[in-house]
Amino acid sequence: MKLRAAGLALLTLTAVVSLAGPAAAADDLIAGHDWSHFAGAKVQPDGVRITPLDRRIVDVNGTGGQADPPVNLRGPRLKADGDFRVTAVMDGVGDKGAYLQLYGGVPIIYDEWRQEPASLRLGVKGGKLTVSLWNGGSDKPATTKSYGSGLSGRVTVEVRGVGQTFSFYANGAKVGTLGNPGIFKGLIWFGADAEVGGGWTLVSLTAQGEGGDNLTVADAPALAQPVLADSLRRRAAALPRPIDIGAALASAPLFADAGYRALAGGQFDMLTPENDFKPQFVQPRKGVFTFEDGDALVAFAQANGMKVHAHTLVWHEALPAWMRQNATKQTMFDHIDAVAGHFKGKVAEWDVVNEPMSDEDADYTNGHQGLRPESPWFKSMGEQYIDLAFQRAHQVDPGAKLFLNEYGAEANGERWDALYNLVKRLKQRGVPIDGVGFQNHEYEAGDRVPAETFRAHVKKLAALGVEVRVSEMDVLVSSSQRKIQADEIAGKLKVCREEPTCTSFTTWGFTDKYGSTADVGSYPPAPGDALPWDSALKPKQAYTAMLNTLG
Ligand code: 9MR
Repeated sequence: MKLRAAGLALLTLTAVVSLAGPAAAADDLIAGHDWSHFAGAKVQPDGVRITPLDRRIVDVNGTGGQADPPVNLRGPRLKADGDFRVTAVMDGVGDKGAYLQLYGGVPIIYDEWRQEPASLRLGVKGGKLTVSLWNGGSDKPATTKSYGSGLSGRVTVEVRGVGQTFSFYANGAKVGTLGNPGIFKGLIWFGADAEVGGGWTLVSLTAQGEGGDNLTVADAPALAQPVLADSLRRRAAALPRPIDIGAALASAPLFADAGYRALAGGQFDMLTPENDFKPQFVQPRKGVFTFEDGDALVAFAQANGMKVHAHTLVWHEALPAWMRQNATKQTMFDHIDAVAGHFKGKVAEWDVVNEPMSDEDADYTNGHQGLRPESPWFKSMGEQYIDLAFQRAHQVDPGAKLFLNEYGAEANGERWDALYNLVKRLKQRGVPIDGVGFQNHEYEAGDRVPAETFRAHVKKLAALGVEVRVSEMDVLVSSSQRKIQADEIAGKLKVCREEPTCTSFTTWGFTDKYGSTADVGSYPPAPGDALPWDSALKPKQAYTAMLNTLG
């Protein structure tokens, strides 16, 4: 008690001091703040070691890739109402870039694309301080300028934001200025990165208000959310045969958007990591694992009594370039061992193999048995990759339910037939597959499948001893078709509620604000109309229809 009282007194004192004007003590952004959940960082006695990740979001075809440097989502953030300065001591910098980034928001990942918020990146490389400014209107920096010379070893870098100008200092000397188009309007988040071959240590990071302006440092919000009195999860739990109600969630909005967080924890009892468990996020370089953002989702699930449906171990997409080029059995085993091993005991289920079926008619008659020939895993191992992946995942985490997840298999036709036959072969070979996920994406009218057709597929798989789940449902419509959207979603939910082998119903996201059907042709993206909550986090007819379907 005494200690707590003393701590409070100290806090009050700090608050008074920082209101006192230019002489205010700088706030330490490292001591007492969380840097231990920051991807690529290691907290050491001499500071925070930043290691190279080269994390990228690859294009669907596996080429290219937008840089995806980490943001310390669970760490300190700054509320600077006016003028401020941020000072960093960066040690061990040299010819390889060392980057500290101040973000005016968190990056949101849309399909194969990261929406870059406004930010300021301070980089030391080759003796110079290089500053890049993103203005929130493009994924490329609006300005990049280099200043100074001879900067290496231990370098003190400082930015002062005063009025409409950013001034930059290196080792105490002013080296240049840039216009500030007002990029920091709310919180400032911190990120850091290192160029491959390098690595550096953030020895200190401090902030203070300038010219009497106030500044506050905050930490990540509490993860536990109140379960809402009436909610999808409450109704689903009260069913005679309870099912799990889930949504795909992303770590960035979870930490940055209180409304998103409240609905995520209040409405759902299951989550699927939308992207944070995929290979390009968790193993960006061979043998380099970044589980931090995925761990944040697990922590959120634990704080809110939610199950994690993990997604995904073996897929032909979202592969870092090195993995695509080395898609051997050993690479697959190493990945499964490390990733399923890391999350063992923390996740209820895994999508072990994602989307193995081909999009080409020819592959249903040419001997491929409908399997996707361009999958690097299929190329290297043939159909056997599926058996091996399930067997390995089962060895690593025998307690997890193992799923194969596929789209476009709700309708009758060659795709469904081939999927069914594949599952039958797997069962005959004794492969430990527990279930099939039917994604149920409906991007256009032609994707709408009668609920009864889907039900027949559920029953056929049940006869093989295989469970099912609705794994990624969204229904893209125009705003005048929200009734159709509601009926489609409720129709599938009803089948899931009624069929004893359907264990969970998950939508791919829950709000259009961060939905994967956004039109990314513009910046910022134009939200699609596909999920039960709109882009202002207001529930739509689809939400009410889901509630009613759950009784
Ligand atoms: O919604 C996801 C999007 O942000 C990613 O860029 C994309 C590639 O990794 O994957 C999207 O999610 C897909 C899921 O992983 C598998 N089924 C289709 C989903 C929607 O495209």
